Amino acid sequence: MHQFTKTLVTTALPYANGPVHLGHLAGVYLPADIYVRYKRLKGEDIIHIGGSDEHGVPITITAEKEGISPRDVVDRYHQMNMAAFSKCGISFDYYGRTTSELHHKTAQEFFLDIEEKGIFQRKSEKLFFDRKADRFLSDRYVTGTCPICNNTEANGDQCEQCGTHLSPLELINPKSKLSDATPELRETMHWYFPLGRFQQQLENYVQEHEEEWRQNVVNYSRTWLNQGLKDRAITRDLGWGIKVPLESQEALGKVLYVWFDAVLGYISFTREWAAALGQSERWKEYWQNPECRLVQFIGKDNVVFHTLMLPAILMAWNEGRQSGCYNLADNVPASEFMNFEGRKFSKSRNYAIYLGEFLEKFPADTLRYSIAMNYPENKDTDFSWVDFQNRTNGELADTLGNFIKRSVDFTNSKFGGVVPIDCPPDVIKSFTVIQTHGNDDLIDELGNRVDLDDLVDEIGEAYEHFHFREAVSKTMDIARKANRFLTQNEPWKLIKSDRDAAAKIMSVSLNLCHTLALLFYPVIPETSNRIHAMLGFAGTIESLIKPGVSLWEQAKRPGLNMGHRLRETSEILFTKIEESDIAPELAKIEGLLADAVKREAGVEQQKMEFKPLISFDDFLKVDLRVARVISAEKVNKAAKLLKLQLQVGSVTKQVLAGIAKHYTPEEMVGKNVLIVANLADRTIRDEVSEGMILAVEGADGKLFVIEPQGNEINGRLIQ
Ligand code: B3M
Ligand code: ZN
Repeated sequence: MHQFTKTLVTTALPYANGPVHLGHLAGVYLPADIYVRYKRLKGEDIIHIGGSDEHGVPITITAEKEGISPRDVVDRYHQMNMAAFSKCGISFDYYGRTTSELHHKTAQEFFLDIEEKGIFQRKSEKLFFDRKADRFLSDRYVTGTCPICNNTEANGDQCEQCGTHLSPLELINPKSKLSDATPELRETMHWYFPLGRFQQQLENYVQEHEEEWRQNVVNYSRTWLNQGLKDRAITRDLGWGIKVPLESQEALGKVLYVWFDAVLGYISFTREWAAALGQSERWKEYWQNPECRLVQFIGKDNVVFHTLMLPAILMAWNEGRQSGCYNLADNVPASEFMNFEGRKFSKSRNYAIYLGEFLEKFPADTLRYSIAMNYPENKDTDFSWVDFQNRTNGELADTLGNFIKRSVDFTNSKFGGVVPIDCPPDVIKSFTVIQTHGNDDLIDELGNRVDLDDLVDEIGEAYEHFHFREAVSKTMDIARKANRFLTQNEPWKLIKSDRDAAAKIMSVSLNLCHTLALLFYPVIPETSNRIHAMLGFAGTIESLIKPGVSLWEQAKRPGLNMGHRLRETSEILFTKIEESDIAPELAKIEGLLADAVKREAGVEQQKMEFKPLISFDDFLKVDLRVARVISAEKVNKAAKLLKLQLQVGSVTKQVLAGIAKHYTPEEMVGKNVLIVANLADRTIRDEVSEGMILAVEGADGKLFVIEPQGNEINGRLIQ
């Protein structure tokens, strides 16, 4: 494997058109921060670069919705998100914005380089143009009637009602969202990036990393590769974005496509970082140095932009160059999604917990811990308030917090606040439960032997491979073992009969406190610093970080020797979360969920009116049975009816059902249905109907036949 001496970590640039929510934090920013802090603790050279994505249609749409300028939108959300990240302890080395001058320059440089090499293609197409607004309309700016379901408010890219993907040209009665005008078709020319030209190189690139990359990353990339890479338009007719840097008439009013510009933001921001340090060339050590490893944290929806699009742009730049070539990502740890109380986070639907909002109520470290324990590494996970409460109370407060506080308090009250005795390294290495009081052999092999060195190495390995949940839960395991060590050794009893033995227990415990402060630092840095201070160390853990010095290794050999003085006061590290703290949050979710359900159904809640009551005995007269549809056909001149032949045990029944608008005959054959088997015969359109099949009505009038899952036997079900 390649030996790297430096690491550049980048995190996806969130659109500055709304606040970041916990889903973003869980998938991208927290894992990246944990990784970076872990590496810093090891004394490695690593920087974390991120920032706001401030161009593109998502921004202009928000601006129009809120009646403000795109500039106002990005200014507001850039500040808001940067503040939320900072409050959450996401320790960016630089957080840039794609509206910066240097970024515009960088993106234009790339465009020109590739243009001059003759790699881009130009293609003309017909696009809707709004004469009133004097603008070309991208897909999302056109609305009209859906050709499939007649929804009059379909969007140019998709009909939300029936889900069909559309192009604006397919809409009936297209209208511009900008002015309500009927747009006209006009010819426009765009620059295309020929991804296909890099097909072979990209295939090799993905193959080289196949072993190391996550399965989802390889799969998404391969799916695209296997379909054959197509040309992609990298310019747009839009008033907001980075201008195409050419003087020609055809470049007028055109900007770079947001994805072409955004992925280059990582480079611009590293340049800005270096410039801010007053070492304007230093960014090259991270981008143009084969000894630097590039790790890009993203969510699964952004995979191909990072494994195919950005690499292809960089390949185009690197082509024909001897020096000044860019590194491609060495790894792209893309996360799955973290859901919220069983549903997808949705910015557009406001179904989310926003990071800034959350941190007004609860401390960052409790959130960081809970989310790390739910990191969506290879499957979607779920954030729930109850899980958050349980982890905070049971794991952070009762296990970690309790252990630290008891160790410090007992030493303060019984040993004058100083470490009473030296703790030999091999004792702390294998701290173990002493089950016999008075036994002063601390490495006695009674109970579970714990090899701290192995555990620390395992946790480190897990971080190296982006297994965040594993790493953090193994760290909590050490806290659990330490807590048990203290509880079972009962120094508060032991001290009465054997002060030396109690002193040893405390020395091990206090050193374990130091170990835990270091090991927990990547996940809950603020807490680690508080533990560090309680243990009587001056300065923060950050202040001890030095290139080439591994504080991580030091966790195996913590440094509290005899006579080391603790701080006089202890503190409670975590406040427990009461039912009353989360009750309003749970109530809020119920409201959000109810709204979401209504919105999905497209209807407002109505006043419910039921038919008159029937008695229980009346109900029992109804004989409900399972039947299997053995054949189905349309009925002449009755557009709503299907004629079904049903098998109910040994009996065959013919039933006419008014479901022809909702099911085709083919769809019905083979289904199990629920029927009223003792309904009196009726004759409809000269056909006899010997029962009724049960269906429920959808909110929009669609019928759903009730389909018992399993096999029909004698009119009953077996599964
Ligand atoms: N802003 C999409 C997103 O926020 C996009 C990511 C850019 S990464 C260069 O999901
Ligand atoms: Zn539709």
